[in-house]
Amino acid sequence: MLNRRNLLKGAGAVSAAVSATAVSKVAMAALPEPVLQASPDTMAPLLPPNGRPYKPVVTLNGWTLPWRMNQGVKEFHLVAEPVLRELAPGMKAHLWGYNGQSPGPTIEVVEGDKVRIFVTNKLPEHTSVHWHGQRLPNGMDGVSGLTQPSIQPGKTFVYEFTARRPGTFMYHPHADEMTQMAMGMMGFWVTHPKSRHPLIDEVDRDFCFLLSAYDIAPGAATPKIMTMTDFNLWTWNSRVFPGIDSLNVRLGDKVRIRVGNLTMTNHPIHLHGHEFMVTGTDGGPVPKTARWPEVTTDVAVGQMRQVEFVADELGDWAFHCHKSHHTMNAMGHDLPTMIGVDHTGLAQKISKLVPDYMVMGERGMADMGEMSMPLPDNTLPMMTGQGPFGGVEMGGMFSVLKVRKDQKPGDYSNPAWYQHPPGQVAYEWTGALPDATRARANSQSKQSMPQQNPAASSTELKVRKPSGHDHH
Ligand SMILES: [Cu+2]
Repeated sequence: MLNRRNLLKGAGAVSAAVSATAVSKVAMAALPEPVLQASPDTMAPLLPPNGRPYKPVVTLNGWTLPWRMNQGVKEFHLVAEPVLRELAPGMKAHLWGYNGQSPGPTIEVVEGDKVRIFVTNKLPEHTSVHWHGQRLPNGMDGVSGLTQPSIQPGKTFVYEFTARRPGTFMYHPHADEMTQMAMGMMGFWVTHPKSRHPLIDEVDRDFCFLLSAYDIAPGAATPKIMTMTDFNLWTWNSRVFPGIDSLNVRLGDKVRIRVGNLTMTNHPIHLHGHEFMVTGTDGGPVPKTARWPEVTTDVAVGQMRQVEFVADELGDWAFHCHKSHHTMNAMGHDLPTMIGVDHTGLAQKISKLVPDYMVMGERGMADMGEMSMPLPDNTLPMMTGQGPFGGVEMGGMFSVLKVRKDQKPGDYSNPAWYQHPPGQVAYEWTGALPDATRARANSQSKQSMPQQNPAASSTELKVRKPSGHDHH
């Protein structure tokens, strides 16, 4: 749902929802009315209403910013402001973002487009916008203090440049970055090629999202901004599993996924069931001779990767960050490993002293997914999500690539769980189990690089007495 808000009437004057492309005459006279987004759902791709045509991207749990053409210039209006972002059903966070959400809306243009972006600052402190990866005049680069004065609260600045290079980019503040990025200020930018490009293939589905991380204490709603390493909410577009929408494609679709990393650590992004090629970075398309197949690609801090593959295997394929702590939601990390420790009797004793006390992890942590331990308000379970076979035991940076034969072109709606053909699901063995046989050590084997002084029991010690004489 899109809301429009007339800036002249001041913050909070939300009018009824109208179409994204309707622009009032009043706004035409000055700057474009800001378009605000109230929903954290994945919005259908924004088909270009004017300007040159292109195949639009789908922003995972996000949306694309409408523009207006003004004498050959594409005009956008970004509003930097505090937002209330639902991280997943059951938890909302007080973040900073753009136009009603964090991350901000995706900006989509075509190579060669003249672009004018109005940035209104409704934050309590100054900001700026840096257009990560773009070729542009130095004074449009958005670095507070270095290339421009910062945008003070209540002020609007104008950025103007030509989108010279096609590819995958992002935008974020370059002013009090530690605070503003920890609070969720970022957005995606895609520049489509102006014509057929030898290194940029046409695809059937084009998804994009940014990686961000937050440190929000259980029961709280505002991120701690001083955190450097101990983040507890690992998000794709400020959403955590099971709040991250699935990527729904048709069997045989050529799929592109664009990912940018604005956290403070790297994320090995892993896809099940398919191999992909890294076809581009924020530096541009990768030459064909420099591509190789992968199933995991690491996205380092401040980097972007675009991967491509043909979705030719039916099913519900996990798609996630391979750092196991990044597929977990908020909970203290300072927990000892309790596997194998028998707490029988102990919990009852402690719970007399501490109501709601719960012993964690004596059979691994899997119990945590389904437990009904009382949680503080506005706190997500550490891992959750119900699949067709039970708890998925995931949180954070996790989603599902759903490949279906009957998904219509242009239909991004979420299909039901995959119906496996008979005999194609792992099953329980119910026959007898043979006794275990211990594998024999191979006494013939020799170390390829033996130790110089092996500390073996056969070591001989020679003792020489200091007073002794050597006689022959
Ligand atoms: Cu990760």
